[in-house]
Formats: sequence, C-alpha cells, structure tokens
Amino acid sequence: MDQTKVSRILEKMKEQGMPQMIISDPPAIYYLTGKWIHPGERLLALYLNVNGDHKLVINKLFPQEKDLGVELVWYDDVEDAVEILSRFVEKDKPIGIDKTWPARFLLRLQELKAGSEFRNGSLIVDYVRMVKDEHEQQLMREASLANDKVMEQVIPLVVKGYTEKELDAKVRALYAESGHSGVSFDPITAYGKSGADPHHATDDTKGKRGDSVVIDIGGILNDYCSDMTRTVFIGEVSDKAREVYEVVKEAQRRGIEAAKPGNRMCDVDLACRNYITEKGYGEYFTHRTGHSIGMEDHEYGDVSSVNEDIIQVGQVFSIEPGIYLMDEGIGVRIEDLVLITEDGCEVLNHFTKDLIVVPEE
Ligand SMILES: [Mn+2]
Repeated sequence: MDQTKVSRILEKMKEQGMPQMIISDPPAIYYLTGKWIHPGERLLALYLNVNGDHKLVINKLFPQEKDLGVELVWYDDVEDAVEILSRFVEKDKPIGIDKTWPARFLLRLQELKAGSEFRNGSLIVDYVRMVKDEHEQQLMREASLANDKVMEQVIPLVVKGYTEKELDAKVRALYAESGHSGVSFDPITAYGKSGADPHHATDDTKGKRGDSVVIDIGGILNDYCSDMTRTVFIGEVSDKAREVYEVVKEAQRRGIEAAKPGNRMCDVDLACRNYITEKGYGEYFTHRTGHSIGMEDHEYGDVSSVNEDIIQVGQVFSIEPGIYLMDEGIGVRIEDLVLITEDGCEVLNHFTKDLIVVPEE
C-alpha cells in the first residue's frame, strides 16, 4: 500500500474519532494498493484500523501475485464473507462504511453487530483523493496534453458529413489509437440544437451551416482522466452566437482567475455565474461550473454555488460554464481542467479558446 496515502487517511480517521473503516470502492482500493481489482458482485473490503491492523478481504477468484503491502484474507463462494470480515472489526467501536457498499453486505454486518455505530466513511477517502500528490499531478498533466491532441484531430472532422454517432465513434478511435485505455465518459459531439441541451444523448443529427458544435471529450491515460470542451461553428457564426461565445469565454477566464488556494470552490462558480448573469444570460447557465477529477471523471468536490470548501494546492477540477439557448439552437460550453498551485492555478489544457469557424465543405 502507498504508506503516505494510507497515513493521510489514518490521520483523518483519528481526527474524526473513527477508529476503523471499510473501503470497498475499486478506485479507492486501487488508489491505496496500486492494484485494480474488479470483484463484480463479490465482496472486496479493505479494512483499515488506526492501530495499523489492516486487512484486505478478497475472494479466491482474484489471486494476487504481487505483494499489496496488506494482509490478504481469502474466502470462497460458499463462505459467509461478511462474517469473516466481521472477525476483525472492533465490535464496541464506531466503523466507517464506504458509501457505495451494497446494502446486502452492510445489513449482514449490522446483524452481526460488528461495530457500535455505522458511519459514512467515504468523505475521508474523498478528501484525501481530492488533493493530488506530485505523481498524480504529473499524470493529470500528461492526460490533458494527450486530450489536447485528440481535440486537435477531432475539430477538422466536425464537417466531414458525419452524424453525431459517427463522430462519436471517431473520437473513441482517436483515444484508442493514442494509448488511452478508454474514454473517461461518453463523448458529447452535439450539433446545433443538440448542443443547446447539456444532457443530449448522441443521435443521428448531422451538422449544417451556422451550427454551434459542442465537443466535450476526455480519455483515460495511465488510469487518470482528462475532460475538456470546445465549441466551434460550421461555416458562419451569427452575431448572437458570437456574443454568447465571447460571454462564455470571458466567464471561463474569470473562473480560472478565481481558482486559487484560499478562495472557496463556490467563488469559482460565482466568478463565472456573476459575469454570465451580468450579461443577461444567467437563466441559461443551467448547471454547476465544474467538478473534481482524477482517476474518475467526476470525483468528490463540486465547483458549485453551495460548496464552501476552501481550495487547496494539488486539487484538480474542471471550469466549464455554458449558455444554452434552446429556442435559437445555440449551445456554447468551454471547459478546461485546472491544477491548483501555490499562487493560482495551472491550466492543464492548451487548445485554443479563440472562436473557430470550421469551413463548410
Ligand atoms: Mn467536465
């Protein structure tokens, strides 16, 4: 196990009076052990105790060749895995439970009275994961650099006569060809009205002259996610669309400016939102400004008006304001990832945010 990460978690457990905890989420287990284990419906539980007596309870179906730095406790399909896990739990003390742990396991643990109190332990892991160490920061940089390159290749394809679904397939292929293990979320390749719907599901729409095109894409490189959005126009751009574009671009710039240690997460949201509201488009900016990101595309720590957490050095999150005018078929979103540094932030994406009109072929 990564001793630095584990000790950061144990530290927080002590602070919060949580002497023991069960971590079951595979990304969290990977984060600590460096090993992806996908147990499907079977129990996989990393039991942490502040006294240092940690165990990983794991099904025999998942043999481990490497030493994971934690004692492994094996069970098979005919054994009561939760009962085996419960033998390590200090019954008269509170226990933290992973928020994604299936109820079938937690209810059994409660039946066995393994723990005096059952608490949500996930926030402890989430807060530790929110602040990336130097190695992770480097992986996030590399993932976003690779994403810039994919974006550069995608933009010229916008006008090739592809439907959204076909462009989506091209995007996935570009990630596969450039060493990614996959996309970090379903790509958004949305033409015209589709782009004015921020939750649009990719369909058979084809681009036409004057369309705004929202390209929101990301891949997974060396287990870390990228995520960026650019909006381009086909053939021409109306005065209205240009105005909307420039408002979003300036809002996003203001968000980046507010992304620094000591500010609150909501200050970043407000910097974007206040400007868009000032320009008269407040009601058309219908989502939060961004989200934290790392091994998963969406991690704990929203950039929203209600998150008053203080921004810390090492955090990585997206800044992605948008304006969506459904009636006019105009949708504009611009997104970069930022890494918080001592005196501000490093923008991890470098692809231009100047307005691009791709030639209509
Ligand atoms: Mn995003």
